[in-house]
Amino acid sequence: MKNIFFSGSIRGGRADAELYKRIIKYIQKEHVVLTEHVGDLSLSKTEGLKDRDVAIYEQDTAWLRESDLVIAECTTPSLGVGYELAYAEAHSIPVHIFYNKIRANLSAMLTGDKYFHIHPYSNEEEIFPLLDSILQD
Ligand code: 6K6
Repeated sequence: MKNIFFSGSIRGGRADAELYKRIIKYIQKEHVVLTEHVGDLSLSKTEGLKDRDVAIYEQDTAWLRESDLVIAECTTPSLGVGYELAYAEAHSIPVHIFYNKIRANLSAMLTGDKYFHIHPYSNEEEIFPLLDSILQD
């Protein structure tokens, strides 16, 4: 059983929140998702209070350091997700990035970084067998 940090857009926009929730549920069948709230459909993307944001930053970076693997869904661009991916690389945590190649063009700062494992897909169903092989290693 692995500790998975799932990364997905919050203030970058919640258009894919239902997809995040389905991915999180799938991973949770056999592993722990430290960031289940990313798939919480009631989570607002409204600006928070500064003190609360400090707590979010401290908690999320602590979870990143504890995680075995980062899985990110990057179709909706997010500054926070980009930060988390670079933070994971700096801490030598493996990173797998999914994005819908029909709907999005991924940043060259991700596609150009050989550290990242990048998985473009055209249909959501392609994600789950890829997750199986990533998580069984
Ligand atoms: C409530 C209202 C606004 O924000 C909240 C609660 N926010 C967060 N709680 C926990 N993790 C967060 C929150 N906001 C961002 N993150 C982290 O950044 C998550 O781990 C996401 O993967 C990532 C999303 O970044 P943005 O820039 O899209 O928000």
